Amino acid sequence: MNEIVSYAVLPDEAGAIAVITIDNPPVNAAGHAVREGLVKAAKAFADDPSAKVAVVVGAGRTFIAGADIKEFGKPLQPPSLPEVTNMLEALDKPTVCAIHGTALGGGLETALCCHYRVAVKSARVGLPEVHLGLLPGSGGTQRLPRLVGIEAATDIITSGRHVSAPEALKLGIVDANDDGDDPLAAGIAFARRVLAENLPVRRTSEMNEKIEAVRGNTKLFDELRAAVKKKAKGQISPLTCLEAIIDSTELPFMKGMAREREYFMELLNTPQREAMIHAFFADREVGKVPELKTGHARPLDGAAVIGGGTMGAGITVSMLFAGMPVTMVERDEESAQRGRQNVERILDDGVKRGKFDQAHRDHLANKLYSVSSDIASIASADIVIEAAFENMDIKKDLFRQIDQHAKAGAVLASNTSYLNINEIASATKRPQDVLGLHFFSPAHVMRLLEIVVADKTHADVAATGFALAKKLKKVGVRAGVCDGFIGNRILERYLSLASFMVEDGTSPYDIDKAVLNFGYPMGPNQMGDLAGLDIGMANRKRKRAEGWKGRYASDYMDRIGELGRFGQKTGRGFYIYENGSRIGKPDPEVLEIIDQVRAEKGITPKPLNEEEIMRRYMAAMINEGARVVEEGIALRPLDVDITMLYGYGFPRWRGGPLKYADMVGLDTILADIRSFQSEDPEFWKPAQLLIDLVDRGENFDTLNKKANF
Ligand code: 3H9
Repeated sequence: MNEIVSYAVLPDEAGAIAVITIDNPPVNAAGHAVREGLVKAAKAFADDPSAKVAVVVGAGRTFIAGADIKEFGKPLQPPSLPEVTNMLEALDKPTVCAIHGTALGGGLETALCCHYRVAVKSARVGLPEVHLGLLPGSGGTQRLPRLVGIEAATDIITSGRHVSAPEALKLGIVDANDDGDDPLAAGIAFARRVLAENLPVRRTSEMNEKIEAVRGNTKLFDELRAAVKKKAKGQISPLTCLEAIIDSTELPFMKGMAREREYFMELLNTPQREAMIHAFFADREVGKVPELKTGHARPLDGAAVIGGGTMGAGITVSMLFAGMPVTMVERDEESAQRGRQNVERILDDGVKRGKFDQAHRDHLANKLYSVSSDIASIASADIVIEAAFENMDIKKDLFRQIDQHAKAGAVLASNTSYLNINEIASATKRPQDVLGLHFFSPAHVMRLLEIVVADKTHADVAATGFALAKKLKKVGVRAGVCDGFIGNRILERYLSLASFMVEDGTSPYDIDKAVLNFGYPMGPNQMGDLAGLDIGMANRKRKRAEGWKGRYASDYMDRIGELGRFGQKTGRGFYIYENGSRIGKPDPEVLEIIDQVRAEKGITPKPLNEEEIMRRYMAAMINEGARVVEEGIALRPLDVDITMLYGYGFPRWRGGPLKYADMVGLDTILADIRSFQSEDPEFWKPAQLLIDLVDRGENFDTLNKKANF
């Protein structure tokens, strides 16, 4: 053994029960030392004549949470996990795996190699490798189908979802649930049963009944292939996982294992794997910010939300879901009741979709939530979130009032999506308590929360923003003050670019198609139709009134909007939505309007092909992302990536725009930007950071690694 995996024998039952404990904090990842330790412990058990059954258990908060992800991409130090787990399964004395916390990936694969499994009720199991661009590479694709059948295995493996202990019991992944919270006690109790009932060694790899039942069922395989392909949206690994699962029905076990290994090594070498593992670690790094080193989060026991429109209602519901009491304040009784209706509509929808029951809905709506038309009702709130109309004067006026009524030490937040938080804070006598909390619509669904730290925001207040994100199960990203913060600022750039491309000759439908094929859930014009074209129109009007310089290529959009075509909500925008359908059909009249504008401006259309569209689209996003980092608006490149992944539909399997840039090569991106300069020198001015990184032979990841917060 080693310090990380220990072997011991219980004094009771004349040493018949052995315990193998994995102790590799924080999550018992099956790195090299764990693998080596497991081999030694298994040998010790095999050689111990008194030990009749072994319990395999994790120390600390969890069973094994998977292979050590940090080892991927580095040379393998033997023994490999498949070798270790096969060896465990081959033991000729029974083993019992006791699961608590999470048994994920290689963790569940280890459990599947034990002959029996017991899970405490709060435990979860799963094979989430697909989220890392991989497949379960230690027998998961061969053993799980043998236990639960190929349909359930396909669901679990290609979704990567966590399966609760009760569901795992129902599916047959575990043999028992234990009501307690001590996995060792649960494992020992099961081991005693093994002794008492003389339960035999039982190897998952030898259970062939379920896979034999579907052998050669090509109809079923093709149906599964079609369903997985539809959900994968350009990601390779779910499809590879499925092929490995199908192979389990065709190949003898060890041949299936060899095939799984080949698939695993293939996926390990894909850019998608690199991108998704970047996203995994970025998810964890993004919460590390300077303010958390010195700041202490303030209490978050009760909240007030100012404004009951779409955003106010969504924010309210997300806090109700987290069990926070919320008082919603509107300017008069009628608006307050409208706000209540907006909240209740979301809650009713939750009941309809089966997310929670009527009693829970009533508890949230009547016990935790109240409305008021008197701003003095914010007096007891720990945090006040203003979600009123996007107008500086209105917001400043509101913050003056909030300042008068909020209790000392309350955190005062604005949900503005682009306005200057310093200016908003200046309307109060306590700018140190003010920050931006930019939620994304629908706020009870979208996971991104931009936490905008203004010049005078106190570290405790920023820390409270991050604590709120955690409480609401959102991903908090620290942003500095600028027009649009991280996300909307970058969005504005590539939406402008999309409008230039249209004006210069490319069809908006071709742009949407290219963006969709890249892996986005929808293209920019489809997104405009969903959000409402009137919003963009109002924004452009504001910017022009503020003296916006630079190219204006949105006349065709203004004309579409002026016809009252605001998108999905009016049944027509860029697309036609017939009979309330959410899938639009291209509209020939839109193309006519665009042609007309081009003709008026004397533009000879030069349509771009898909590759040319995407090179520009990505270059615009990356260039602005680089500026956002250069100016310190985003702490690190990975903060940009996380923002675009969680708030703007950037495909996770591409890692985020700046990871994508690293993988394409910053010199290539910079060369692209320079080559586009002849089209619009101002728009395509390369970010200085990009130039510097290329000069230094560095990339965005160099900056991520250097950052130490
Ligand atoms: C696999 O198993 C492949 C096999 O099929 C085949 C092999 C041949 N490795 O998330 P947290 C770190 S692929 C290394 O904040 P939580 C994490 O970075 C793997 N490190 O805690 C963080 O570090 P830091 C399949 C890992 O309580 C710290 O642990 N398994 C790993 O919110 C705490 O993590 C997965 O994909 C790892 N496997 O959530 C599961 N896991 O403190 C991945 C975590 O320095 N893990 N770390 O920032 C998870 O989903 C969550 O971590 C878990 C705990 C749910 C377990």
